[in-house]
Amino acid sequence: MLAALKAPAAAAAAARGFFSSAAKATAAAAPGASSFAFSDSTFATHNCEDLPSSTTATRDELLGLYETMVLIRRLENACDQAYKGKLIRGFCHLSTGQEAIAAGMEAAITKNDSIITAYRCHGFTMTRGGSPTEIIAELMGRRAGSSKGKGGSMHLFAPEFYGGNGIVGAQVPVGAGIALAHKYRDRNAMCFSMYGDGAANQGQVFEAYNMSKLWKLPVAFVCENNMYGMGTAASRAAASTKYFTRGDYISGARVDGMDVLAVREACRYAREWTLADKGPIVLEMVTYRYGGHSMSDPGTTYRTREEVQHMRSTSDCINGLMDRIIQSGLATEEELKAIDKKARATIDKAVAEAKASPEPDMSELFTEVYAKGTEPTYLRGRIPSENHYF
Ligand SMILES: Cc1ncc(C[n+]2csc(CCOP(=O)(O)OP(=O)(O)O)c2C)c(N)n1
Ligand SMILES: [Mg+2]
Repeated sequence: MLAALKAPAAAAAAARGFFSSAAKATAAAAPGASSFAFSDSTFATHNCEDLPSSTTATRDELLGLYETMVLIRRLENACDQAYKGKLIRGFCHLSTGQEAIAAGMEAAITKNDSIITAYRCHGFTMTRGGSPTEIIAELMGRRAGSSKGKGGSMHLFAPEFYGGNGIVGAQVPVGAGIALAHKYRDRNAMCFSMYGDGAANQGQVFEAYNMSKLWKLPVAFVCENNMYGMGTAASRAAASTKYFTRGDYISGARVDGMDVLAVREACRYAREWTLADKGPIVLEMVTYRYGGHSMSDPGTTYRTREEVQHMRSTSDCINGLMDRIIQSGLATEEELKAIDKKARATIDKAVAEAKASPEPDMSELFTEVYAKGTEPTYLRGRIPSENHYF
């Protein structure tokens, strides 16, 4: 994947019933697992020992990862269609191409660990336990949505998933704060604080690095390097695109973010690192988004169609895992097709349920702005007659 990129590129779900039990997080390889080798370019490290050159996985684990990635891709495709059909309005950022990161991360952690990310958040909401109906309904502005239809695409939440954040970089120090809470409360849990290659240039990222190192916080800073910040190639915006080294005094690793097993391995490594009280770590997941930055960006003015096509055909995370599963003889193409079919049915059902959900009532306009008991006297409306008194 990394070699392919260099060529043309500019530079408690199971419990809630829509994943099979195979998709649940597994901390260590179970008996009966097969071995899978990584290539020399899968990982690179900065001030830490090498990551493993291979990993093991059972058939159930592999099918679980496959199912998760296929579900995310179907979900994103459904959002794309619903947006084009004007059922979804406003901002909407899809993660098509980047599914291995949400799937691999979830397989490496427990439900007590936390994740916070930016606006490209639909997949993470689902892997953390948000249902496809809650996600699609939120995007459609319906009551069944995870924020009761009042937030939209960038404001999705799930247990130990802190959004869904629209201000570039702002979630990174919040992630350090979540890690501080874990440490303070002695929870034996850590936080993945995620951001993009564009956000990596923000000052607050370095402030979060500094405090986390000083206070030895259990936080993994994860840069999803999808090569572009909106329409700007990473190399035009960053003096160093070696994002895994940019923590300087914080160790780091670059990871092939299109290889779901590599992502799982790196996230396990980061989790163990932070929980061993070694302080923070930086992971750079090298990935690619197939679509535009958001629904209003065709995504082909600052990169060529050939580049996108090349990435799809050489590095796709779902095809990569499919090849591994079939070549290892752990499942047949027909079995994988059956998973695709089931995922399609799950998402189709979610779209129908979201469409059937009503819009929130006007009386909901001023609820859930403040925690109960902390409200000010009133909330200002556009004009005084619209003020809301608590
Ligand atoms: C503080 C701030 N500045 C600018 C924007 C507009 N903006 C939204 S996304 C984005 C690019 C971020 O790129 P990256 O961090 O690489 O994330 P990606 O979209 O590639 O996932 C910008 C500049 C914003 N939302 N917030
Ligand atoms: Mg980016």
